[in-house]
Amino acid sequence: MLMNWNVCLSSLVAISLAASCYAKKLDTEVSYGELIFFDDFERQESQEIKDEPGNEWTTSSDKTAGGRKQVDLVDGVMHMQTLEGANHAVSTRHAFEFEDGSIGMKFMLPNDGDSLKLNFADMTLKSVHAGHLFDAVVGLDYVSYEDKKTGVMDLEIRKARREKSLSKEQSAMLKTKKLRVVHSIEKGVWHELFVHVDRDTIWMEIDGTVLEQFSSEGFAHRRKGLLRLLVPGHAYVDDVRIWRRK
Ligand SMILES: [Ca+2]
Ligand SMILES: [Ca+2]
Repeated sequence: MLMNWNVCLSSLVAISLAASCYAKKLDTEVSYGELIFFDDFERQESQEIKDEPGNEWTTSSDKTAGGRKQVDLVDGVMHMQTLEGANHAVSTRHAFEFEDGSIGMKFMLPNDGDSLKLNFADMTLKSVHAGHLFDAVVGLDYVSYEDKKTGVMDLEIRKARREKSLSKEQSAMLKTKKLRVVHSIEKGVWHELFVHVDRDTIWMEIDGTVLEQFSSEGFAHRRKGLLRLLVPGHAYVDDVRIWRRK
């Protein structure tokens, strides 16, 4: 259930001091439940050689880019980019926990072909590869959703795909696990994104436009425990917020 923003700031224990400045902006917005995480990235690294996003974010750069800096705090904004030669899109992660909830952020895609993937994971779930539950992706001319828990990251399905032994039924089933929606946004400008998950349904809102929703059983997984932001090109984010409804 979506509620109006009426939470007293003093009750929001997990929020940084900067939240008091931010509350003014939030007055005009709706709330999507209990605000359990907030980051405005108004801080600086102690150095500019390696990733140091702070506030308990971690990154994949040590493993995927030889420790080179791919995540940079610049003027109160988190810049993410995958460097030439990296073996995987840079992953910037933060723990949280909800069953139903919303994730909001401001984002900018500076170049043609850029995209930002919100990967929801549960690292305690052993039936899937690397905790993968599902993805919500925003590009410059589309958004997409994919249930990976009961799709490509299910260990049996993943094995069959790697061995090219998927049955016709499995291939047909996998096609039902994802949806791509045409939606264009301007590159190089800030946009407001919300990803909402309630029971087995996910949907996005971009700049106030509510986009087509998608339902699949994997979205209903009870413990969403880790957010991974995956950026194959470049993406900037600010004001990341996470609300829990259940
Ligand atoms: Ca910096
Ligand atoms: Ca900021």
